[in-house]
Amino acid sequence: MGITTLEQFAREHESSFSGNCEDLIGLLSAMQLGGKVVHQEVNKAGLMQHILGAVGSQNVQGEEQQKLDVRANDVFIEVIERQGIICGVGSEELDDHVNLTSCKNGEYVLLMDPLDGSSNIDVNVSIGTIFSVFKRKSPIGTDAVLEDFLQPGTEQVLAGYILYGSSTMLVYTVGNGVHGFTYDPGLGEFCLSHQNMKFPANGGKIYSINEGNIGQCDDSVKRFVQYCQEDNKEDGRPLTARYIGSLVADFHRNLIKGGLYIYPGTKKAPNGKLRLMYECNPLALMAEQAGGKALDGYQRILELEPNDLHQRVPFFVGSNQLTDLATSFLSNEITA
Ligand code: AHM
Ligand code: MG
Repeated sequence: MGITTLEQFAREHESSFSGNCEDLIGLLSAMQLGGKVVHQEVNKAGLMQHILGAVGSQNVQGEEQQKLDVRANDVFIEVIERQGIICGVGSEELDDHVNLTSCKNGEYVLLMDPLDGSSNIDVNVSIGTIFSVFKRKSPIGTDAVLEDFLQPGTEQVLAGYILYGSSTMLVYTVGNGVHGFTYDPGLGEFCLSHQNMKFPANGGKIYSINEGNIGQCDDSVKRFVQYCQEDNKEDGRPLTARYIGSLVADFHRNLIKGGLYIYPGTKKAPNGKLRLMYECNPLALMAEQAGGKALDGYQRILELEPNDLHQRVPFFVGSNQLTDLATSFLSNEITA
């Protein structure tokens, strides 16, 4: 099989970009570079005690920051700033957005979770980077403002993730299909391995939820999980439970094998845990581009009007069939 690098592929498909393709291809190059640096550090983390463990500080959401979380945040900001098209960055690791003062002429803003799946960093389990790009609203040549970031997900011009798993992959969409590239450390390149990714036509059989929280969930979610677990030869139940606890890894597996990821609201956290702007929106665009769905239970994630950089939202994402099935329990169309 011939090798096609991410950059070659993007250039061969320039017409699929809805923004300035030179800028966005440049940004993808910067994200690749950041991904390579983080890949290297993640892969030798066990040998480098100074990059494992907690920093001793919390992010704005009161979560303990890991050293690699903070390091990945710095790495991506550095490579993006050098590339010059992003005027401001919002990140899970930053209280407020930051302006890249040397890039005031950049036309875009970037939102990211630099290293998602924090609880898996120290135990050699898959983690990921998630990113989302909008065209700015404020005038070029000025500092980015909050309104540049708080746009509905339908306005994303680029979204993607890097999965640091058994291999490292970069998967992206510019709103014209979802394409995956596997990192070849020998070549130092992300090479096309998964073109035009789609959820399997039958929707799949996997459900992914932290069942430890089930007692905290609404009865409708409990009923859905019970339904998944019941025996029924006709429709192939029980389904299979798989939950890594790293959103990118759970999403990626479900995209390839067919499945549904749920992080619902709970009694303690009515809006769930996941953040709209840099976790749910980018994955929602990818899910829809891959023929799937992403809802907050009722509404399309991509149409939600954001009001905060770090706003949380219940998240149901996966194949059409399983997303519809789960959310039909919420609206009580099925009673198990
Ligand atoms: P993080 O951004 O602090 O890593 O939190 C997000 C992660 C997701 O990757 C994962 O799906 C979820 O939190 C797991 O949460 P829980 O441990 O509550 O199941
Ligand atoms: Mg996260």
